[in-house]
Amino acid sequence: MIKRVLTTCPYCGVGCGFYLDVRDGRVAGVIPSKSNTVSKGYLCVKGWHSHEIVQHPDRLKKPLIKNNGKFKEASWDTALDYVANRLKDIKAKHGSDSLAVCASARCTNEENFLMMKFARAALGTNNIDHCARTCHAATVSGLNQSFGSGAGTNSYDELPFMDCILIIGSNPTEAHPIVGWRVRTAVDNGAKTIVCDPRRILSAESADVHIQHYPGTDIALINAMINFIIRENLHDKEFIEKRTEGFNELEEAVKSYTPESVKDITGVKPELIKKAARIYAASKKSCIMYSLGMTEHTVGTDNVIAMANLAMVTGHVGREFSGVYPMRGQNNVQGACDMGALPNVYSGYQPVADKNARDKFEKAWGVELPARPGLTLTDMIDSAIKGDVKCFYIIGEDQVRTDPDTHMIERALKSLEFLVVQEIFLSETAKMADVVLPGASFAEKEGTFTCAERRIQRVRRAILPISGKTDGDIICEISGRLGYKMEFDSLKVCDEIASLTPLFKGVSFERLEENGLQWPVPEHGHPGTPVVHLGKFTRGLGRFIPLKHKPPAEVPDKEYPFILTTGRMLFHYNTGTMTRRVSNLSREYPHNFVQINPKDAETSGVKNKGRVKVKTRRGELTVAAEVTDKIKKGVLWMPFHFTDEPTNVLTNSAFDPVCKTGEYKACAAKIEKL
Ligand SMILES: Nc1nc2c(c(=O)[nH]1)N[C@H]1C(S)=C(S)[C@@H](COP(=O)(O)OP(=O)(O)OC[C@H]3O[C@@H](n4cnc5c(=O)[nH]c(N)nc54)[C@H](O)[C@@H]3O)O[C@H]1N2
Ligand SMILES: Nc1nc2c(c(=O)[nH]1)N[C@H]1C(S)=C(S)[C@@H](COP(=O)(O)OP(=O)(O)OC[C@H]3O[C@@H](n4cnc5c(=O)[nH]c(N)nc54)[C@H](O)[C@@H]3O)O[C@H]1N2
Ligand code: SF4
Ligand SMILES: [Mo]
Repeated sequence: MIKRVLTTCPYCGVGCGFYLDVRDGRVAGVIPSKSNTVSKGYLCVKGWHSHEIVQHPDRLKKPLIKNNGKFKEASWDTALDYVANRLKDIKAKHGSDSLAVCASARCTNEENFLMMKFARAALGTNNIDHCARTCHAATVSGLNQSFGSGAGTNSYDELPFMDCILIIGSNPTEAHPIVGWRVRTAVDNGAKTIVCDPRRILSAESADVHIQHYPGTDIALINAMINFIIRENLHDKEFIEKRTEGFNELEEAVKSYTPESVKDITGVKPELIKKAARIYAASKKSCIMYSLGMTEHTVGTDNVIAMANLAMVTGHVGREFSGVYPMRGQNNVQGACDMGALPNVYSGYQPVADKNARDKFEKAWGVELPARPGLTLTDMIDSAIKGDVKCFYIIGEDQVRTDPDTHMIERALKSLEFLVVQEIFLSETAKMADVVLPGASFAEKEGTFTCAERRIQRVRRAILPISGKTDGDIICEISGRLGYKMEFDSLKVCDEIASLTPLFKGVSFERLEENGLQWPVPEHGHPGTPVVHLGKFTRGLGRFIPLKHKPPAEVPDKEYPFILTTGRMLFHYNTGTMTRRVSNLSREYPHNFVQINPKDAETSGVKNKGRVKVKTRRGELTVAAEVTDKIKKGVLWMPFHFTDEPTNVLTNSAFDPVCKTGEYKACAAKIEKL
């Protein structure tokens, strides 16, 4: 029996569509969907191979319970009873807030909605968060302050028709390839591109300007661009007058940031900054595309606000063919945020502290709900070490490999009384658990994912869950054992979300069939919203917020003379739990490495492909060197996809005070030839 099941890619936030080719109950291949509006018949190498992890022999099939340090397989009933009893005990002994849930940006919207309902209604705590904390939390906190809504403003389909795309701290050809392809189409159509990145990434090769600044100097850079734009009278006075507030304060604040004066901070020639500013401001259809090079900093929120300032000064937002594109990372990280898998909001960003919102959810769910916002992931780690949080329930996230400063994370997880991990593979985090519950992959579920352009798309079941249960089933069964009944029927959950969330009021599975819908969908029959802030910002007037350059928490010194920054490559995905199990991906890049500039290599005596030790104040790691002029002198770059050579033993857990995202993109390091 052969069938084809139309679904959405389980990797990145682009949200490509394809068919899973199912033969005799096995997922045998992937066929791109030509009619999918996001991917239009194209896929990147990860999407093409995404079926290979589904029936991989390493998939977890049975629950595991640890006894004397060893895992033993258990029946579902035994494992679920055990987990529920432990949760009940800890709650009775230490209170609801001694429990914390980590939801999953890899799971569906419906599952994330149930996870936040489980935390709040069944466990009685707002301690719920997910990997957006390590990623684009600064986007939510930054854009919210400037525009009143923390999501991307425009749509992918506008990109090929832009006159100018400013790409800053984003590597679209590797991290969001099908959007990278749209950018390339824009270049072919004559668009000018500006790339601001310490590395000469592929997009920089065809750019009109490549600004190769030091990591962590983006505010100085953007302030200087704004300074020059105002000086050259290239700002949009009418837009500023009608649609914004606080311009005078901004103008005052950028006065001291001339392109000349930031040369020492950024390491960039003033002429390049001027050229970039002129192109971005003077082009009619200009947009900004950004990602983690901006957000993963102790000044992540301010970085995002700086970009919003730049967009508003030039009037390049709030209309078609303009805007800011935060390239959200995981397949459903936009959705996990939208569903309220966050400590301070319910679905649709309705604050838990707002009595009206709380009343509405209490009435619908029939329980009293906690009013005080819960802990962020960053604070959960700290509270675990202090002994305040006693139990983590982690779903589809591998903190041991992906949170900054691995040694500290291990310390936190070891301090817990009870750790449950719900996974599809035995990740490093799962290895530390007391109980491992086997979840289901994307190919085994019905539901929806929401991509970086706010488009909610269907995920469809190709085969039955290999472990017998989906992530949603497991949550509901534990909830029931705790005395709070929930049912996992994704269609009904979708309706519940719509009934409780104004942003999604008009969303139903039926309406998503064709090509999904871009939220807000405030009414039944509403066509969705490709461009937000049209005519008026969500908060009314767009708000200019003046900013000062602040250096990263750790800067180079005599002992640690390099700035280490980290990130991604095309063939691997985050921890590599999935891509490193796909032979066609793994064989291209089987090992970790560090990029170093030829001049630095020479002074350090490092040879291309030679073994080196990279050291920071937190740890050390031996890898191969890649000597390349693609990276700026004084900067080192490493990917973090290799479980057995884990980059995050090196990174700094210093975090942004507003959004609590760690500084993965800049810390002080040294390198030793071996
Ligand atoms: N192939 C692949 N695709 C992925 C992922 C993956 O692991 N593999 N992960 C997904 C996820 S979760 C996410 S969040 C996205 C992330 O997508 P991106 O943010 O695009 O990816 P990164 O490589 O982390 O960082 C982007 C760029 O920031 C630059 N950079 C570093 N420091 C700075 C700085 O201080 N300022 C500036 N301006 N630039 C800097 C880096 O050189 C890098 O080229 O990708 C998603 N897509
Ligand atoms: N050095 C450095 N570290 C970083 C970053 C960086 O730029 N540099 N970026 C950070 C960012 S942006 C992010 S988003 C994080 C990502 O961090 P993680 O979310 O920890 O990374 P993933 O590899 O996506 O891990 C998700 C886990 O979910 C499992 N999984 C996949 N699908 C499902 C499912 O349907 N159900 C269940 N139960 N499990 C599933 C996978 O097996 C995998 O182990 O990493 C962060 N870490
Ligand atoms: S670009 Fe992203 S969503 Fe599209 S196929 Fe590649 S990994 Fe999947
Ligand atoms: Mo991410």
